[in-house]
Amino acid sequence: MLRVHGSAKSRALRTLWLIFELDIPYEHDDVLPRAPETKTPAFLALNPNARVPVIEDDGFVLYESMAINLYLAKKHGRLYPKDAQAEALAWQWSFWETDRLDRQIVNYANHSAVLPEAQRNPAVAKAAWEEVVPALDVLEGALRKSTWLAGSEFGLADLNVAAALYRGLTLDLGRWPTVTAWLHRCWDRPAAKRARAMRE
Ligand SMILES: N[C@@H](CCC(=O)N[C@@H](CS)C(=O)NCC(=O)O)C(=O)O
Repeated sequence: MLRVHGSAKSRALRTLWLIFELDIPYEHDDVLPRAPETKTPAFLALNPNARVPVIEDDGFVLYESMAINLYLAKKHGRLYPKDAQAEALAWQWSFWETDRLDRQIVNYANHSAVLPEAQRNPAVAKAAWEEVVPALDVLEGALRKSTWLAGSEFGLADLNVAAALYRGLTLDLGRWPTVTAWLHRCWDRPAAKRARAMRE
C-alpha cells in the first residue's frame, strides 16, 4: 500500500493531485509541515530533512515531491511520457520548477498576502517577485509554442509545474495570459479540484 506523509496544505498537494489522476489507493498521514510529528525518530528515519511530502510504497521510501511524482507516474504508466525526449522534458520542467519557481512563488505569496500582516517582510516579497517574473516569462514563452509542456496532451510536466503554481491561482498573473489560461486548464481537472478541496 502507498502511504503519503504530508498535509494537502504542503507540497504534498502535488502528490495527492497525481494520486487522484492515477486513481490508486493510498493511506494519508495528514501531517503539517514543521509539526512535532515530523521531528520524531520514526519520521526522521523516513526523511532526515524533516520535511513533507515523503512516501512509503510497499516499504520503498522516497522524499522530494518531484521525484515522488516522477516515480509514481512512471510506475503506474499514466501521465508519464512514452518516449525518451518527452520524458526528458518532464524532468526538465520538474527540475526547472524546483530551481526557478518553487520557493520563490511561496515566499512571494506568503510575504505579500498569506501570512498575518505583522509577519510579512516586504523585502522578501520583492526579492521573490524579482525571480518569479523571469520564470513566468520563460513559462509564457514555452506555452505560446506548445499547449502542454511535454508532449501533445496534459502530462506530468504540466501537473508538477501547475501544482507548484497553486498560489498563482489567487495572484494577478495578467502579464502572462497564456500561463493563466494553461494554469486554469490544469486546475480545472477533477483530480486537481479534489486535491485543492483538501486544503481550502
Ligand atoms: N524540495 C522539497 C521541499 C519540501 C519542503 O520544503 N516541504 C515543506 C512543506 S511544503 C516542509 O516540510 N517544510 C518544513 C520546514 O521548513 O521545516 C520537495 O519538493 O519535496
